[in-house]
Amino acid sequence: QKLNVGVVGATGLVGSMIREILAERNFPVAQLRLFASARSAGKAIDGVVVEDAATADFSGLDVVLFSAGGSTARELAPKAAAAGAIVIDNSSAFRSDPEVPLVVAEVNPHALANLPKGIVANPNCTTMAAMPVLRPLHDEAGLKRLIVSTYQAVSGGGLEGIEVLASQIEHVGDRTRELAAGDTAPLLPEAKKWAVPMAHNVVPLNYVYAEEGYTEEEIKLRDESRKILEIPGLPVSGTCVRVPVFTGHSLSINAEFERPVSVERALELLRSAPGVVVTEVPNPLEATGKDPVFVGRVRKDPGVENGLALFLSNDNLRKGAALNAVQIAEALIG
Ligand code: A2P
Ligand code: 11C
Repeated sequence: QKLNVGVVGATGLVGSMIREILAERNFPVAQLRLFASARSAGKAIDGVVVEDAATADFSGLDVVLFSAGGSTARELAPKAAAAGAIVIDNSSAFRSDPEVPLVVAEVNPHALANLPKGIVANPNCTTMAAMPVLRPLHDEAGLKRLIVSTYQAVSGGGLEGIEVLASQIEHVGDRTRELAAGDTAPLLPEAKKWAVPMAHNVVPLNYVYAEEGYTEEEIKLRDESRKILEIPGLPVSGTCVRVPVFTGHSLSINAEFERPVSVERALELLRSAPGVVVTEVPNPLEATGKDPVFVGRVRKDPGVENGLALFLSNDNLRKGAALNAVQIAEALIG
């Protein structure tokens, strides 16, 4: 059976990727409707005229994929659901709502059985990357604590993130060698979007503080991991860092378990985990444009009784956002 599908935020980075992935996976689309802000209304994308989401009538749509930020979702997702569509929202607006399942397709699809609000939340790209790897390890050994440091790409910050990094790199141009010593300030443009320049730098402040010195991104990582893995109160300490990479989020994870799990057993579990590829040197460049989470550097963490350390990279726009949203839609139609 074919479905009427809507994409809200269709002009954005993730929205465009959703359109691409729907086509790539031959999602059974009867009619595709595209929505964005009033700024884009009337523009045509691949022959489809973009509608103003704020004034649109969502009736007749079976599934609406939202990727237009939290405030748009809070305002319009309930409207689309009331019009009869199932909403899959990529923002953080509904992720902590107990009546909204937070789903990673390979990890907790059972949560889709109950949709009291007609809304499903898609996790943050950072959390998403870790889940297919942690699920089988948790099932085997019982996850007790997580320490995570991230190396996040600028495309997590949308088209603007890409533009900021690209223009800053271009500004430095062929004077990169001069950055190796001395005062670097005159070589770089003024900081934009992030507190300090993004090009040739590392930014350990992913936008804004939330609780006890942790940023919003770090708190999302904690809360979303607890909900998806169904481990209430799981201690998670994250340090979310933006690096001058265009696409592909990477995570360094130290995981402590209740029971022993050897490196060999962990690798065996990861080799058969859906959506996971074991590789020697996971890296964001190779992960870009691909679906799986690439994991490697699996080793014992000698600092705790039952611990593993590992590194992973994943395309934050595909599995981290658009792909998982489409996979949720596929799971819903069975
Ligand atoms: P628009 O292009 O009309 O601004 P990105 O994160 O890549 O920048 O994309 C954000 C997406 O969310 C864009 O498609 C953008 O549309 C859309 N968007 C932003 N604000 C609104 C809004 N108030 N209503 C509907 N769509 C919005
Ligand atoms: C980033 N993870 O890399 C963010 C983007 O809660 O969906 C996605 C924010 C979210 O900036």
